[in-house]
Amino acid sequence: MEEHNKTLGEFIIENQTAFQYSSGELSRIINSIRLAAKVVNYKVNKAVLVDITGAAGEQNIQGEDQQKLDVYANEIFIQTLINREIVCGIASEENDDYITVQGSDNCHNNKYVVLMDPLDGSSNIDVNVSIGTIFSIYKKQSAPSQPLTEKDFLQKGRQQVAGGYILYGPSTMLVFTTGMGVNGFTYESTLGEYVLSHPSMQCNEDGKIFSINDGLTYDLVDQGIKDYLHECREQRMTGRYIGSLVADFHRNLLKGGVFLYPPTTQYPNGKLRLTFEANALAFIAEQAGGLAKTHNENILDIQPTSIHQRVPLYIGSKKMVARIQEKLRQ
Ligand code: FDP
Repeated sequence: MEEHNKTLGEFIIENQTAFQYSSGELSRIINSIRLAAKVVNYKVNKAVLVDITGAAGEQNIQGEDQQKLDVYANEIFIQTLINREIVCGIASEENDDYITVQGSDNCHNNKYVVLMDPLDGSSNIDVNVSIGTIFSIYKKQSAPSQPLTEKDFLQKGRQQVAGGYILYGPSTMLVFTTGMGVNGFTYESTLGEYVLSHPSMQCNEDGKIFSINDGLTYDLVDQGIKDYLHECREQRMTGRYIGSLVADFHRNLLKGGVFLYPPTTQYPNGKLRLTFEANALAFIAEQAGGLAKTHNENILDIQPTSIHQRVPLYIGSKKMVARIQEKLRQ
């Protein structure tokens, strides 16, 4: 079989020994995410027909309205991981607190924790626009016999053993890294398989696309960001903003560009979450030759202080992110 026709299942088996801390567990977690993503993909595709669009009537911890599909995706990913007894803990952007997963023998012997945003870009669900899932996998820090603590979820992004996303777009893709480059798999619905379509993904060093919510213009708090955006417009760059982080990031990864969510008057620390969103994408960006920064720090070097913490995010082509940093220092 050609490299391009390889399925995700085959890729995982072939690369298992190369995975950091390999014991088969990490492969099984990615396999479970692959399975849950198929189920969520099915529902996303059928959402209007099976009456799963619209608000669920609850708010998450961030005070944002939960959509029915948010709640559904959250349950599917969590249950799939719990049922397989392969992780010791899960934290989701949709839940206030992390979940301790106990095996059938009530122990904590599994090595990994998963942090995820089960359905990112939820304001796009009801209008048939691309949305995504973001996940990060870390090794538990405390000894296997010790109960899980919050510290196990508050690890720097650089400690990730795997990070990835699923993009539910015109086609569905699963893109991930275990620290040895980035590979993208496209869902082939007749086979029911993710097929390697984008091996060894690379982000152009420079690009022409800048992605920001233009409606934030009068709410930006940093002159450096205003100046950078002015420069983008003067240079006749292309403005593209879907409003789903995964989709915006994915386009810029493939074409070269930068995504910005800076501090605003409403969100003084930026809107996006460090542990559920920024870290996984930062890991992928770096592995593909790109960069992810906050105002003065590499995203992957930030020590999280709470699982729902927000950060300013500048991510994508290296030179563009570096230029934003220059403008912020001026
Ligand atoms: P959403 O609120 O629709 O879930 O993660 C939050 C997120 O979407 C990102 O996917 C997206 O990039 C951003 O927020 C959009 O925020 P704005 O509506 O403020 O532009």
